Amino acid sequence: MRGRLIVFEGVEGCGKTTQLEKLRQWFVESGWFAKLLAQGQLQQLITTREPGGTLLGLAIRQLLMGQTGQEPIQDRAELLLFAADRAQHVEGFLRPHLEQGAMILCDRYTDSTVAYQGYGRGLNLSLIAQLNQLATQGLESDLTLWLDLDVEIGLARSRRRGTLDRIEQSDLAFHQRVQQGFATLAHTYPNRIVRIDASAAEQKVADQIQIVLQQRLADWYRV
Ligand code: Z5A
Repeated sequence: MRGRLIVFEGVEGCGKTTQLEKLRQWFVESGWFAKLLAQGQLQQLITTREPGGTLLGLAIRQLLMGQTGQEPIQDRAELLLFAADRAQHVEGFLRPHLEQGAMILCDRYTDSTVAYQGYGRGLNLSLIAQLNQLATQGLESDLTLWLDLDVEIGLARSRRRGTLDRIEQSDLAFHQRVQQGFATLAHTYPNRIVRIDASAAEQKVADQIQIVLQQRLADWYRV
């Protein structure tokens, strides 16, 4: 038996964390989880994130999100830190849980590296593809929900919530390139990546996601 990996992606403040939790609740409250559990099709429902889904990943996350004083983190060092976080997460957490039949909801994965380090920082896209392959050993998401939101609206939401972290403080042009990266990825992988209009109210966004999930669950489990 193999579980399923569902990933949430998008620019800052697009609502990934909010929607991931809403989907987890819906999956339980709608009865889907109990049904698939009873049929032996799923064993567990778990949530995680990148960076920071493991103990090593949490230490890497602190390095990546914080300020390093007078010494800025260089772009290639940043890329390698995200790759190290992912390698640890895939081998030590995602793959073992998937093999045991877990449904995993994950906040960010490989597309973030393409969008942020590739489109945002301008690092070589084929090098990033190789690093993603090295870190994941070919483990792709079963479904990626791209929460599409205007960059300025997302940054305003993040600002309202509190101070911006190191990457959030990058200039607007950087965030717009990241957004372009997500749009290009969604266009390139239309089956794996589903666009969700994240500009609507929270419950309306959740409704769109639930419709997509109902369809995918029916396809995956033939129920
Ligand atoms: N990064 C990278 O560069 N390369 C990589 O490979 C990976 C990551 C994996 C950390 O990610 C950083 O790492 C991130 C990308 C980079 N860059 N930055 N900065 P993160 O996911 O931990 O952090 P984030 O992207 O900044 O996420 P976030 O700020 O936590 O935002 P979010 O999860 O998308 O949104 P939220 O927390 O659910 O909502 C934000 C606020 O908006 C909050 O106050 C909500 O109540 C509000 N909200 C949510 N939905 C709505 C709606 N529909 N309407 C109005 N307000 C809403």
